[in-house]
Amino acid sequence: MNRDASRLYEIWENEPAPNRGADYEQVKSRGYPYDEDWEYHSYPIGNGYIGANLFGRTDSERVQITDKTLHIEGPYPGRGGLSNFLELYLDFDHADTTNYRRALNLNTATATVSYESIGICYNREYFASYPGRVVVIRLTADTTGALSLKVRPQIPYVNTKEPGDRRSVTTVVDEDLITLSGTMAFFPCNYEAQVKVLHGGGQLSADHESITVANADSVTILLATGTNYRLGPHIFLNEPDKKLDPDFYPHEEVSAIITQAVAKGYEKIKADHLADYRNLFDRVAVNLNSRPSSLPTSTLLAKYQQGQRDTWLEELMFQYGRYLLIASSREKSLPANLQGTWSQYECTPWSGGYWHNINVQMNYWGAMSANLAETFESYIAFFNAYLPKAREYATDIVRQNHPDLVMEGADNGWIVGTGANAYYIPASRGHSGPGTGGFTSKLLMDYYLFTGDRAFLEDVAYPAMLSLSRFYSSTLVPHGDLLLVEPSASPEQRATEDQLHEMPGHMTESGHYITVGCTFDQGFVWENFNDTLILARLLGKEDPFLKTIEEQMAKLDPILIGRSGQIKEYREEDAYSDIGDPRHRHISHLCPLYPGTLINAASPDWMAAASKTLDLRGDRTTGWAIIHRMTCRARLKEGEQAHGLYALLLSEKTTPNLWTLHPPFQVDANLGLVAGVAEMLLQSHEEYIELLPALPEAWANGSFKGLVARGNFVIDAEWIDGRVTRITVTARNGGKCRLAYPGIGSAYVVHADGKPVAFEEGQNDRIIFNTTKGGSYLLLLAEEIQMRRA
Ligand code: FUC
Repeated sequence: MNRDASRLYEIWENEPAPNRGADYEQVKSRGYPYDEDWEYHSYPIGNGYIGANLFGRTDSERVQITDKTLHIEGPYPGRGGLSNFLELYLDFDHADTTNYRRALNLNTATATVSYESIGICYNREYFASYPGRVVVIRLTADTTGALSLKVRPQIPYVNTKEPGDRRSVTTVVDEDLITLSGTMAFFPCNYEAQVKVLHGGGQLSADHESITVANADSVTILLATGTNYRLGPHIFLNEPDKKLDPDFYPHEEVSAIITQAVAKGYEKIKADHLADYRNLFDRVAVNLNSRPSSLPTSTLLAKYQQGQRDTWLEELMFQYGRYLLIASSREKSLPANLQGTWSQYECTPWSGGYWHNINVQMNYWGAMSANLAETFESYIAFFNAYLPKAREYATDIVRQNHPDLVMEGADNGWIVGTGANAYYIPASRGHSGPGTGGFTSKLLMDYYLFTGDRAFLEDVAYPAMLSLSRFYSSTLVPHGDLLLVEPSASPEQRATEDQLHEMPGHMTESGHYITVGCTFDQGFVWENFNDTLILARLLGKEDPFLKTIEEQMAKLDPILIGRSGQIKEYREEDAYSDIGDPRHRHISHLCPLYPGTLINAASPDWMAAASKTLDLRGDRTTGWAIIHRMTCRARLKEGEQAHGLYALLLSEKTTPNLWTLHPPFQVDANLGLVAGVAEMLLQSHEEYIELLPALPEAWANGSFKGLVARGNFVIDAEWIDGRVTRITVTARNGGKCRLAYPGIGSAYVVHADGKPVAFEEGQNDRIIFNTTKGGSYLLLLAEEIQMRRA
């Protein structure tokens, strides 16, 4: 048994990534095979603000840079969309290379490249520092004076024809510094990138767009970006041409980042980067019955896809999800978007946006349980910034549909629709109902429940949830004894003409089915009402409106079981798939199971119906949709099925750089699988902290450290042959700890100071004991006690 679960996680290959689209003109429109080079093979690093994709090439290295704030008009007129910021080429022209290796080390968030060419051994290191806001590339060789290369940054897509997608560019080379600046026509967005080339030994020379290094011993390249984007309510409230200050140029800010980095020096920047990153990454260790593999990642993946399901890959993928979340979502940066923070495209698929009918929420599902709650701070800031616009939408909707209920000058709630991005949020209309609001507020609820952050509860979570409850409360429509959401839409589900004949709903021009009271909407209204009431009780609030929503809750009737034994997606459906695509990727009617909590072990009939629904829907679908099924199977405590879905994602929707595909690449499945794995190992939504609720046979022996349960209990556990032997609970906030596990009643519980701890034994293999803030408790289960005796 490996008690020290700190392991080296690397993604690596023994050849460079292909770059058939080195000429970016070839990759500017989406389409394989050129996209494959970037999407399947390049390695991502990031510091929340900037993402960089590395190819590790020895002829001309390509470092592709994305900054989340740089947008063109994009695929949806008037709204904005993420665009590639910069291509940095490092021309080495090294031929006849041997002993080549490129790796992305997840323990240090550092990428490396090493090889030999004509008897000289070359090394490179790349990392993106969050504290320094800078991308660092360090080149060394084992022979003095051996480093010669041309540093050649380029702004991509300057020749585009679309007026809203144009960008201007000026390149200035001043000794060791290249400055590229310009304006994106649409908002207009002023941008600047600086590339600083520091050399030990040798000489520099420059032309009008590049710097050539000759015969250096070492080279350090520093790269920083900036734009005139400033997150705040004005971004969402204002018209496109009033969102940004056209007179603000990020020159001073970018210069300051570079000046500070130069002053700090490579060693110190790296030390700060490691301290910052490891503080987050090292909190969680897992051992999923695996032994580290020595195979290159593409080989490991190929073998897995051929049926050799090495659990090392499953473990690596979980830690990679945590890595990608840290790299793409940090406080003061924008939240992780649909591609995290990585896009080589002129026009990023789905605008590189924040899609609120599952994708952006999925990005953060694993943040809390995988001990990275801080990464959600960027979404909280984004939420606070868009809230005033979301309030306008809510007031408009109430005014249009329920003029008698609109409260002029008062709070009519808020609502956010599906296709948001860094510059824009939509109202809820069309193919996804207003459940998108509750889908979002569930994250706020969970952030509070996991962290216990009282100030967040008082200042953000409770006001936001109360306000969303106001919107829902005034827009529910009486139908007999019930209160139903109207109009209502189960995200992106479509109806055929034949189905429509029989059904009361109607079809939009795009073929989406619009109706009354679908499970997605009713479910999220229920969840938000319920969560609002829980928080109100915690805060001791007394507001007559709370009584109103309590009464309304009783009339929601959100969960219905149909003739096929399924959870109905629509009230009007009888047998499964009376309406809609029976294999649809969205399983929105199972949101009350995950991330919601309405369907839980207290209602076995609903659990059985949810399981049946998943059987009927089938597993084979797009990346993120596999992961939603996985989290649902975990909640149903169906470990084998949850694991099967994980294996399916790895087998069919995972690329050699371990990115996941919709296709194209979307980061949601990469990040969502963190929640999927965590949810198989630890759950806490049913009042008790449950150990190994959905453990598959493949993980029969293993351990984890540092997963978090609601109440801010940090849990470590070890198990042998599927049976937990020991558990450690660290109570970050103190309070009553409730644990559930078969046989836990006979556990021996001891405080870190060695004193035995008394506990109450509840029913069904549950125990409760008091903890103190910061206290740590060890529980030895019968198997461990026996082993010790033997
Ligand atoms: C949702 C999904 C799509 C896609 C898009 C970005 O609308 O239904 O499949 O992932 O988001």
